[in-house]
Amino acid sequence: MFESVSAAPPDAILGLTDAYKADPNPDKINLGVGVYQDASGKTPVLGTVREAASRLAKDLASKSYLPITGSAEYGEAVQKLMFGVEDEIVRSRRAVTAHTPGGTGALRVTADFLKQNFEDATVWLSQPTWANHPAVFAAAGVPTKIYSYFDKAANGLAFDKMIADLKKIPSGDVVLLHGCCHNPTGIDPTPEQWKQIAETLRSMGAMPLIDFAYQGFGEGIQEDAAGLQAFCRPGEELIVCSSFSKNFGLYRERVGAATFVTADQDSALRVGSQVKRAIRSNYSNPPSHGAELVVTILTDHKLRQQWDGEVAEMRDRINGMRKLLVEKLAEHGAPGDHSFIQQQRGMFSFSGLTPEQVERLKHDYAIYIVGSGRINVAGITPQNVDRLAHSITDVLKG
Ligand code: PLP
Ligand code: TYF
Repeated sequence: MFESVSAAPPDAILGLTDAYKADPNPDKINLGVGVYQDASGKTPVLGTVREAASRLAKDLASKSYLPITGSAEYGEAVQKLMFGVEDEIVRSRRAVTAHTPGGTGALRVTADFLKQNFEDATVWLSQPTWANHPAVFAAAGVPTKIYSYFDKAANGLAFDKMIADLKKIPSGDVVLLHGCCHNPTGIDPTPEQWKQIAETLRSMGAMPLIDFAYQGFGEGIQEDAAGLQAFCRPGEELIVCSSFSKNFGLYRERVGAATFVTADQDSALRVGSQVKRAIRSNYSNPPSHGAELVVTILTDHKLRQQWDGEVAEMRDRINGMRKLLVEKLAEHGAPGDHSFIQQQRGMFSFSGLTPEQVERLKHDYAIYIVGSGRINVAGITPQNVDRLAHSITDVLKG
């Protein structure tokens, strides 16, 4: 049977990592896949994660199955982290959180839930968005459409066009928004714009779905939840898909969450039962280790504070590299104004490099960037920034 199977195309981002690994050039630079790297180019295990792991190794009571939606403590810790400890949503128990394998798992559970309960709903995605978004919804049989987001000429948010597009969305459809640190553009709405987006969705009767994969990488752990909190009003509904891959450095542990905020506790119980149904026929129940690490850190005052510092260190390093790259490009006489790189937030910068320029950087300079021109700023180090700026300048000059 297998002779009839044709080869699938490689993942555009993960495939780039393979090409990078195979490159013998000792000066090669990987700015592709969105993984944090420190100043020495390593993706570290956080100190808080090491400490939590050693505590778990001593105290863990059982490896029996978790409940279908994971542990209650995890759900509560996740809700407090994004809504605030004393928030009405947390206290009223009108939200259900399912611990999922990563943010991707959260998106897939949400997609299956939507398909099973809202057959006619379309999910609206920003143009551009994370390449896996359309794929995840398509795999679940959920149709997607796009709304305007990026203004290429201004290298900013196409806010008026975005609002105009959102105003055309039929009631009952779902609008996916990046909670902070938009992937791939690095461009987020301002607090005032978030309010207007929330107002617009409210007036259209559309369901907000917040993809929250970079909490802490923008302005701060609390600050980055402000966009999502614009949708939190008594009785109002929203869905949040969280990922802890980046902010806890737990990539391969696959730790994320799907949170359904409903109108009241009764609705939460019914929605929760449908979420369980979606999970049962998929992976049955979640992998526990990563979530136990997250709960241990978030519920211990000292570890929680230490984690704040570790996230700040990652954020500050990335922003430092943004500044340095802008300075180095100016130093090398790169044509154009590159100050926008410093305005962008999160792991990525939408550099404006064309697919041809990206290809030349790979072929002639061993610098690996995603075809869209998206740069993983966390791949820049004080050691490689000069060669990077020099190479980009060469390519921009043609
Ligand atoms: N959503 C966005 C916007 C992402 O960039 C990513 C990728 O890291 C994810 C979701 C999925 O993250 P995870 O690795 O936790 O599945
Ligand atoms: O956008 C990125 O680079 C990250 C990492 O299938 C990633 O989100 C990329 C591709 C993929 C899973 C994660």
